[in-house]
Amino acid sequence: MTTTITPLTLKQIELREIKLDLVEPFQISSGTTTSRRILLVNQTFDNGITVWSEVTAGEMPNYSPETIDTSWLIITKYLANILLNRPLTTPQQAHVVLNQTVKGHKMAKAGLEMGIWAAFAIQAGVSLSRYINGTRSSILSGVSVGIQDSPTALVNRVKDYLTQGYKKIKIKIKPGKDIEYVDALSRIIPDGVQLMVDANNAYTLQDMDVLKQLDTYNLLMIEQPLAWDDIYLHRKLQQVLKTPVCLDESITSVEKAQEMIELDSGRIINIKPGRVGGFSQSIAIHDLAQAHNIPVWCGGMLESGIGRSYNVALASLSNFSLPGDISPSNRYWKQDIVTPEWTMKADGTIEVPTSIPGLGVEVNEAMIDDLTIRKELIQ
Ligand code: OSB
Ligand code: MG
Repeated sequence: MTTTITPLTLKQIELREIKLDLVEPFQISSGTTTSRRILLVNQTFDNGITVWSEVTAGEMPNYSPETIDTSWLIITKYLANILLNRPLTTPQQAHVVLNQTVKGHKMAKAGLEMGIWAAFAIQAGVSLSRYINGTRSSILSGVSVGIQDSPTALVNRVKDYLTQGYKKIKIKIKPGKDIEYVDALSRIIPDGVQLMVDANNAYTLQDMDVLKQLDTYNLLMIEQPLAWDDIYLHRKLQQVLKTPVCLDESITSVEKAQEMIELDSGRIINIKPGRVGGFSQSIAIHDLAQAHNIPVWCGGMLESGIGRSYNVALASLSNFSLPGDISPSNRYWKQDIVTPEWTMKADGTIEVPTSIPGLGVEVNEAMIDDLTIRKELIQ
């Protein structure tokens, strides 16, 4: 059987910077976010398809070297010219051409590449989840809780999340705000809910005493305890811990995932499509991990409802077997920029839209217009 492939040609890219306030501040070991500057992308193709997507870089380079300002520059100055007016027969091709001449800047690349995946899904008349062969009709939701002022404040915050139905609680930790917090929480976490920590590289091997203490709490995993670009030292840690180490920041490509797996530097991978350059690499990492019995889950970057729709579709792949940092809209925003907003059921799951072609939510363009503080059209 032969299938006809209709190429898609990108004709226009519009960038938007919007400002959206979080419902509560979010503190990680390297900084606090209270309001987000979000970079949105609107791409128009030759056959009239338009899609929204999101660059997941933050305002500050405290998670990765990229920021929304570096992304804006790289897209307008380099990436747009590579993609505009070039017929693409597969979305993977976008990944290939973007990498031929530009190194790094994966979040900027992903912002364009993921929109191209959605455009191909729309052209095929299927949801993004179906287009990438997602098998889950709903995904398990988790919540990532920022560093709080005291263990008591954390316990109170988490009690509220538990009543909402979250099945995974992840807390941010840093030296001095770790053992006491985990200890207090471990006493109130009910059966059926998993607890994990994320250090965002706040520790070194000198902190082995604390890391070994954390190892006694039966945590689901310890995420990125050591340096943000390290794989080698994480191996030394994983060899002495029974708790699985999960890598986030360090996994920037399928090759890095292979390095982690072969060195046994970690036993779980957090896949964030922005961090790895988009869906092509996310799917490749998912498949590689699956072949090695390494579970993966989908991380988050405090995305708007637009970025969230890509995370939901990605997390519908079969090896996303652990709850993601994919929380409903109301965990982040008073009002999200998509309709319907992302909601979580009482059992802690989010439904994967499968019947509408593309993202499965409508983008509230009037609201985006109101929130826009900068825009640029490239064609
Ligand atoms: O390390 O997973 C992280 C947010 C910003 C930067 C880094 C991280 C996070 C989160 C948020 O944990 C997860 C979410 O989007 O809910
Ligand atoms: Mg993380």
